[in-house]
Amino acid sequence: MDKREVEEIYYLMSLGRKFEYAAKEHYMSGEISGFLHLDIGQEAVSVGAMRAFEHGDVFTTYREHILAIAKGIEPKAVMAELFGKRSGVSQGRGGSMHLFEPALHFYGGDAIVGGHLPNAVGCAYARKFQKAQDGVMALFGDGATNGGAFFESLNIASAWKLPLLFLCENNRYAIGTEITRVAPFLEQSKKAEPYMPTIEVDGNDVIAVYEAVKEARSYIQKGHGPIFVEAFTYRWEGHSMSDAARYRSPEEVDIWKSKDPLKRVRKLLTQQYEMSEDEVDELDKKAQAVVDNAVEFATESEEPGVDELFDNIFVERVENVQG
Ligand SMILES: Cc1ncc(C[n+]2csc(CCOP(=O)(O)OP(=O)(O)O)c2C)c(N)n1
Ligand SMILES: [Mg+2]
Repeated sequence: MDKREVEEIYYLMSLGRKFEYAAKEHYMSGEISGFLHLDIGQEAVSVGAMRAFEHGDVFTTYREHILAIAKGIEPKAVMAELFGKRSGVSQGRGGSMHLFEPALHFYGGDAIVGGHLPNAVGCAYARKFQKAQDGVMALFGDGATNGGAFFESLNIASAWKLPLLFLCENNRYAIGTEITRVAPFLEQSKKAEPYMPTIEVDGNDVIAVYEAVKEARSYIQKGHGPIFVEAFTYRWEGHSMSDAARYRSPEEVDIWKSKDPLKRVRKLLTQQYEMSEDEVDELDKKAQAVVDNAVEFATESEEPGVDELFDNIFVERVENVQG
């Protein structure tokens, strides 16, 4: 991979982490309300996947701020959405769990675990008929693989050879439930094996994620049908801001913090690409300035008016559709 691409990847991961810490701070001060699920520790999956899948359609869960930014949505439009402001990417109506930008083929953000998987299947079905080039990606957690919608989606995507990349972000927990308490194995790709090829990857190694997704993307683009990638990672924070994460030990969290995905790319840049520590620090500063600007923009933006409360909720009734 060329140096500029690795630099860009580091920058996006740094931006994502700083964005999440800023969101946490402004949630605690009451400026952001509702739910907030942070992606700290999992940046390599979000950034690696989006860089390798720039043009395709993306369906994801509620833990999606960094994905949205890496897909090209302006950080200030994401932050304003968290603040519930009209200038947010979903006009302040969706909040943290419902970032949506059709122009960039980014379809959220879904609060129902696994609920977006059939939507991704539907999109892949449409794309197959349109003979579109890029394919569709569905991202979901380890917990989502225990639900019926997951198995139904695997089944039909495989039977109809749809161009769908299933990307399981295995962070070992579904809220407070460790995956091996509710599934017979840690590797959820085993559930997909009867249906499609699977790839397992170290989700804290952004280059490995990038390469795995590129390979999987090329597989679906060739019309072979769906493929399953599983990235093993860990979330540093609680499930959401209301979770103190007492179900796991500080030692366990520390082990994963020592595998910090961001530090790994920094090391790569300084050791293999001959950047100095100062040059990498500059990327961090650039990222911090973008986050600060996003917070300022979100703070200063207007809230939607009460008179707009029912806008975009009901479609106009069409009479006599049948003629
Ligand atoms: C259908 C459904 N069941 C339960 C919930 C409650 N819930 C919200 S998040 C979550 C855990 C999901 O874990 P995982 O899929 O591993 O994703 P992660 O949060 O780890 O990214 C659960 C059970 C829900 N939102 N939707
Ligand atoms: Mg999980």
